[in-house]
Amino acid sequence: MHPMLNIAIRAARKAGNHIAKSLEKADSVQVSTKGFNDLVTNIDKEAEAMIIESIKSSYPEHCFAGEELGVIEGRDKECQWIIDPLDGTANFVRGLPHYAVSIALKMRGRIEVACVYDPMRNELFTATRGQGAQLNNQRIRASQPRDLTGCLIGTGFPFRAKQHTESYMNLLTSVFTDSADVRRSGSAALDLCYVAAGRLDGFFEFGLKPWDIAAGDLIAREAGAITTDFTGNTNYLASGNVVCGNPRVVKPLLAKIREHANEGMMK
Ligand code: 2AM
Ligand code: CA
Repeated sequence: MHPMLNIAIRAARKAGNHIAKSLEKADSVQVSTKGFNDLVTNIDKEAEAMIIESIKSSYPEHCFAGEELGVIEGRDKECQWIIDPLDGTANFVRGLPHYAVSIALKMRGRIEVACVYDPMRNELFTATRGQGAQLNNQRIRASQPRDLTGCLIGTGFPFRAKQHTESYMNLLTSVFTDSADVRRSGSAALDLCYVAAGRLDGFFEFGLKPWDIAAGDLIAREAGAITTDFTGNTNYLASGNVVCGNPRVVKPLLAKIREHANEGMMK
């Protein structure tokens, strides 16, 4: 196993255990609002600090970009860890047990290793570039449907940009009509891993952040899926607009996005 993946897994498990432990004492979780419809808890921040401390003990010169603590520059500019300590915070604060720790390492502009850990189910999704993807050490592969018919598609609503609700709902209507059904889980990192494991056939969402996507994207691609932005290109980490799945699923999803998404959603 890639030594850096080992380091990522150790950090993700520590953070996941901290998150799981917090459930035993309800008053150990303090919720605050950091933006419109955007929650954070002390557990998010503590978990991120634990991840950074854990990785730094092996790689003190690396850089970090995390959801809660921002960018931490290190001397080694070629290595940056992209961290979401708790993807699915809105689920977590309600006791809805669907969230995960997401850690990816970007080296010279490319994601090299990734892990997403679901502490509620003890599911660890991992990938190293060029070496496939695993769930709890077992190789996983994305589904290979012929077209959208019969597909289960994951998505996320534009909770932060409700001005796009109408366009988004038109897109959703079209996807729902031509697929088997749609899921909205509240954790983009897990949605991408579920595409990797064949639990979902495809996924699309717009307005995501790099830390929601970075790890799950590598895991999905190493499982044989493709990821694009809304224009069919690969600028999704920057734009936050993601379509993922088998090319035979991504293609019709992109056609629907072209038809229904407004300009604001494409940016
Ligand atoms: P987060 O928990 O790390 O913020 C899915 O829509 C993505 O949006 C999730 O990965 C989640 O990441 C983020 N998100 C933020 N606020 C949300 C909300 N109110 N409802 C659903 N998802 C939210
Ligand atoms: Ca988060």
